Amino acid sequence: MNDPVSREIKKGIDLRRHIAITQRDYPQATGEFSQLLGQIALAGKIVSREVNRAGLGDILGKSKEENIHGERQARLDLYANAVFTRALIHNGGICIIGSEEESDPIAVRQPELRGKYVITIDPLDGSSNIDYNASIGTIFGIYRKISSPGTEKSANLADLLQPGRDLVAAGYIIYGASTVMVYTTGQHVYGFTLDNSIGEFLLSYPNIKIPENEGYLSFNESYFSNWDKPVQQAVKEFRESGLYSSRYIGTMVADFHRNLLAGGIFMYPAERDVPGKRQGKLRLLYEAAPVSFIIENAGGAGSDGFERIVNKQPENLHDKTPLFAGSKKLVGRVEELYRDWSEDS
Ligand code: P6P
Repeated sequence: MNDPVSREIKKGIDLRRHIAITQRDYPQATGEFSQLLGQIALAGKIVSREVNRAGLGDILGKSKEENIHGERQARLDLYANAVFTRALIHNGGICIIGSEEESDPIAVRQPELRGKYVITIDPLDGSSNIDYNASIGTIFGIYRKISSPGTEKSANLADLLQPGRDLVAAGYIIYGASTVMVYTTGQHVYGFTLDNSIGEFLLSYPNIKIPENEGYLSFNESYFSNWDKPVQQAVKEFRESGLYSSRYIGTMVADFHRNLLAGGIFMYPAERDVPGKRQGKLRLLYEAAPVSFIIENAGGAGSDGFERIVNKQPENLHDKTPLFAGSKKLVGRVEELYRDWSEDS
């Protein structure tokens, strides 16, 4: 069997060794991808250290800057953005970055630093939770450059506006009770836990698959009256099934991680009559698409209620989308209710 999971992949091996084993399945691999993933892990360790000290340093609280969405950027947001962009541009084998914290793409200008990969990133998802010591996280997606072959020419926006189905890899890092990095290259979903005593991410979840008939309903109840009728109906059915409990902390990547491991569904639906939330609040490119790519590879589904998130073509860097991510059964029911609703209306 050429499947890396069936190979000698044991809990406790470090990320570097894991990448080396799984990259054996890609004879054309040049090591650039491994280098890129290693840089993401390094930046994650640095951010993890600051998150763990946030209460002690002067990092807490809001900066004076605002991001493109008019949100006051938490100082840790800006710090995480700087750490990841610096680590990636200087040694990550990439040609362009699309970041939630940057209104425009950052293209790598120096030809000698340019690599063939494109990265989308939410450097620190869940900022609103920073000051309350709740889990926060980094979300990333990795594509190939498509605008022109090789690295001679600089990349451009077109390289970033790719649908999630073309992701080479996607993952996230959660800074919580422990720091956990989850990623997939399109076959299996792997989870690594940071062992601070040696500064290494060690394999803790060799093959994540989402459970089908158990888990949590995860959404912000306070918006229920703003949701479309199909979503309200789905929530009622899921609650009455008696199969699910409810959890929501307001950091998508942490809520999503719980559903990925325990089952259920995470929702951030559209609120059609609320300016700024007519397409929900979450961003397609660097939040919904990476987590949908992950959950599909874990046997689940990611949808906007009408189509797979990974099939959505981004028009702009900061497009928003409704997101339903969870077991195929629950996401499928939301889509079914939307189909019936569209036919009736
Ligand atoms: P609300 C965090 O700010 C975030 O972008 C996501 O991580 C999270 O799922 C959502 O916003 C929470 O939004 O409206 O429930 O506070």
